[in-house]
Amino acid sequence: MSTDPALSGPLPDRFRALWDEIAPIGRDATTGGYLRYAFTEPEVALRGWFRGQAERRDMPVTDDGNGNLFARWGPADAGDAVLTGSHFDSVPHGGAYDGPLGIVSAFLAVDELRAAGVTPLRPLVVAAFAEEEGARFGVPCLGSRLLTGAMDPQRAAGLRDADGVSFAEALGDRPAGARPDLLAGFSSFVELHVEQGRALVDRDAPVGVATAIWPHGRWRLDFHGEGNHAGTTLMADRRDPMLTCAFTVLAANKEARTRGAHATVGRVRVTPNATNAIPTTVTGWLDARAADQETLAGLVEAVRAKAGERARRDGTRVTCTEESVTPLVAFDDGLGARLATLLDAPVLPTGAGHDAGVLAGRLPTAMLFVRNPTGVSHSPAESAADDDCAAGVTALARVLTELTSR
Ligand code: HGY
Ligand code: MN
Ligand code: MN
Repeated sequence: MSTDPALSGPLPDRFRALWDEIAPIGRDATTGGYLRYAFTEPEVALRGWFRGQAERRDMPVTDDGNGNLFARWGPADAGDAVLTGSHFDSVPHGGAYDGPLGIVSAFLAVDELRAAGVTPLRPLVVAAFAEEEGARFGVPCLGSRLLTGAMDPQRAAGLRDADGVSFAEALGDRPAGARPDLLAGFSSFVELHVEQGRALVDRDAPVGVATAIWPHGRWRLDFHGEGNHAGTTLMADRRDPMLTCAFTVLAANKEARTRGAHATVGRVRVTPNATNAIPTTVTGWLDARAADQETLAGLVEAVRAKAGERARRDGTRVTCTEESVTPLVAFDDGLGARLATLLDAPVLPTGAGHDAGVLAGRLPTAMLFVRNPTGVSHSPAESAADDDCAAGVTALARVLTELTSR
């Protein structure tokens, strides 16, 4: 028996040993949050860790030309592979578990199958998808959208980060775009993810199965006004885009509450961004989500209208540009129901987007959620207990055994 703690001993200890290998990578010492943007040094280090874990398990790694990595157990020429995995990248100062938990759990699930003497009848592939958060290039699930053809590679290549670096430059090449040849080799996809909410806490369950992902999207609101001196410009003479932006944020909050939907403006860019200058332009990004498409469309239209009304009052101008939208994802209910029965686990929808939401349009897809004690995510406070993470690995191993055994 191996003496390597990462390959022997109780599963929670093996989880912790593997988890501790990546926990320091990209963590900000001040906030404790993670700065793991696609193709930056920490995320590249995690890609190296991925390749090391795959090599340790004799799983050859391929790249699909879009920045997505695939580690394979089983014959290269066999089809109908079962795909699992998630993403490494984070939001700015995000949590440790959102993404990496699905990849670490996938490698540990491979170990569980091998320790149980399981010989899969079809290949098992572990994926690491690129730019799921869209934190660097602005479009979430960029890697999985490229793989499935849901994103034009030309547009993706030209996306630029805050420093003006393009996605193509970061990738080191023009993205390959759609890979139907690869997708044809997969029979299903199961993504394990930390829950971003408290449903499993409220149900006192360590693991759950996803039913759906709310429709959601991102809209860029550009507010144009007249830059001027903060001290000498009379209030009545101002055309202040920050005022219109602030009002729009309040309106978005109110319109969301009245619809039982979610609206967030978490990112604002101000020009010239000086304490003593009335801004020339203010850009705010609206993240809007709702349980159904009609509610979402109504919310966004209401925000757009309120922003326009206020701009007329303020003497400013506003434009609203859709940057990415994801329709309602109803996971393959046959697969989801089968897994919920297999695991005797609760089923729950989510308002969070995932690569599984993109793959679901192309192959039978399911998600497993692992309990998050506070439900907090996209924050350094995100957490999950080792025992619950071990329960997630056990559940994923059972699912992968089931899906590769016929
Ligand atoms: O934004 C989301 O819902 C996901 O975490 N990318
Ligand atoms: Mn996330
Ligand atoms: Mn995620």
